[in-house]
Amino acid sequence: MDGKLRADEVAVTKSILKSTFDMWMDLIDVDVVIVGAGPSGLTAAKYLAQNGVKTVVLERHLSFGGGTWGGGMGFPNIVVEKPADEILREAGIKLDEVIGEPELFTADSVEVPAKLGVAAIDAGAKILTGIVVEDLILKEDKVSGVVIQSYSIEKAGLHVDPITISAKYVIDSTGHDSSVIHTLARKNKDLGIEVPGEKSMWADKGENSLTRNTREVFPGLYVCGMAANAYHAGYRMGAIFGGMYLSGKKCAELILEKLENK
Ligand code: 48H
Repeated sequence: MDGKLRADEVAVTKSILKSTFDMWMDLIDVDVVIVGAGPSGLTAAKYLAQNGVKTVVLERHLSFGGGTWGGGMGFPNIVVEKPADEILREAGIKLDEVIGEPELFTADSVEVPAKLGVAAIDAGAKILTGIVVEDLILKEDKVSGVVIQSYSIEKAGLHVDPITISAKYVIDSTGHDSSVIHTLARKNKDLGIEVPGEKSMWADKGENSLTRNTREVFPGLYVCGMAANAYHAGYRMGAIFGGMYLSGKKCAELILEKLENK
């Protein structure tokens, strides 16, 4: 070491291409694909990966965290209720008690997605950003993976064919859009799937229906987070997030159970 920084263009480009190629070769066939890196998807990823499940999270935007960063209407705090606070504590996230509300905590809306994303990555999940899931692999009436496209290609409206990732299970954690289950319904009318969409706000009902609505909705396809309420016509809840974390954790537990019984 002579203290000189080494920056050769050929070496930089080769390094990026080689490591990306190796990464993709490893990711084309996984146990679980999670679509959407919001609070529910990241939580599912953490619990699946820490149990040894090969998990990849695909996120359309360049950052993970979904709808958490902006808190409530841009005020940078979210509310979390018991017992979901435990999930955030495990990820090292600081919580503040709410005076007069023993069941509620506030948390920093930037710290939460940052640390939850790190927890998922540290557990072994791979998060890929800038990738949009535009369709599913549907074989013998089972979802067997996802069809993916670069978000920039999609945004530019270019006619470029996609590639695929095969998976034993796919999770739709795409939030309000519930875009995966919507695509399945739209492209395969013979399946008779209807997605009613979420209802207006009733925080208590919306939060309490989330874990109940988290389930396998079609062979190989699970819904969690806001997508689970959209699929079951559940209420929205505003900037309270406990249900999202519990839904992600439950989704991971359901898939772990399935994988164990295989
Ligand atoms: C790749 C995609 C695709 C696609 C979408 O919206 P999210 O934060 O989702 P949840 O369900 O984990 O959390 C919901 C919460 O953030 C929220 O909105 C609440 C509590 N609202 C209450 C209320 O009353 O409004 O994250 C979903 C992620 C986003 O990052 C999208 O970019 C991503 O999924 N996404 N990624 N391929 N086809 N569709």
